[in-house]
Amino acid sequence: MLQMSAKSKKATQAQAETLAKKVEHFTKIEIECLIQTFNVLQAEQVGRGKATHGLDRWTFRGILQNIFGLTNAMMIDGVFRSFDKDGDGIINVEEWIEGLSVLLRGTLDEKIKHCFQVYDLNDDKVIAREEICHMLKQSLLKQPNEEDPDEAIKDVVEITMKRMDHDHDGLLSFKDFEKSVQKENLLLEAFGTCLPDPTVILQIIGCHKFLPDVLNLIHFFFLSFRVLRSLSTLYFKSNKNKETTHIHVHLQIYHE
Ligand SMILES: [Ca+2]
Ligand SMILES: [Ca+2]
Repeated sequence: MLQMSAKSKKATQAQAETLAKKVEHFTKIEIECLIQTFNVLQAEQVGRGKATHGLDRWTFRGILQNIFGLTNAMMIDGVFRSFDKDGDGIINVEEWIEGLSVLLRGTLDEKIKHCFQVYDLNDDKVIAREEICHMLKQSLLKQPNEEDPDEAIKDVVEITMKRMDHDHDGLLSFKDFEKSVQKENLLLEAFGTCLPDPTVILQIIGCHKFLPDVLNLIHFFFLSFRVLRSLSTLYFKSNKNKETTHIHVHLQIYHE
């Protein structure tokens, strides 16, 4: 259990206050929770002798796989890129909060930006045919069928380009992608799952009652069964007082 000294509690509150001005989808209390989770994750990582100034790929991949149910390695790498705004190979606390804000509560525009970044594998600001091919191959490998996958992929790529390449230059620019998704929302994750699926998350927990908000799962993951049990008791006691109370409960447990 994470013990917080009065000093580190103050530091977290100050950090949360600064971040709350930048990130519009989380309250200050929620940001505090997420900073604490970040600190727990980082401490575990340091315990394994890894990076000390943020979350590395390995830690981050674990979160995406276990909490958000993402399975495709290429998509997971893409989500890492989308979070790692300064491209230093580490997710710092600010990148963590901003990234989760898009993943959990992002607007369509924010999600379009996120998905485009994930799908732009070589980060040259356009999605090329080869990139689409590569991504679709990864998805198809997981669901092999009897037809020739290469032929099927080629067909899909051509159909996709016809549908999404609005300026007909043979590449999907951000504008092409944005326009296509705005017209047809299902195209948001056209080349692979890179956003959390709420139903997968529900399966992980196996109990809808525990889920007032997806972000709480991150806490569940790191709590022992004993704590989970006391957490659920506390939650049911405070169930009538909406989400904020629930998050307070998490904080109380962290501080115990
Ligand atoms: Ca970074
Ligand atoms: Ca590209």
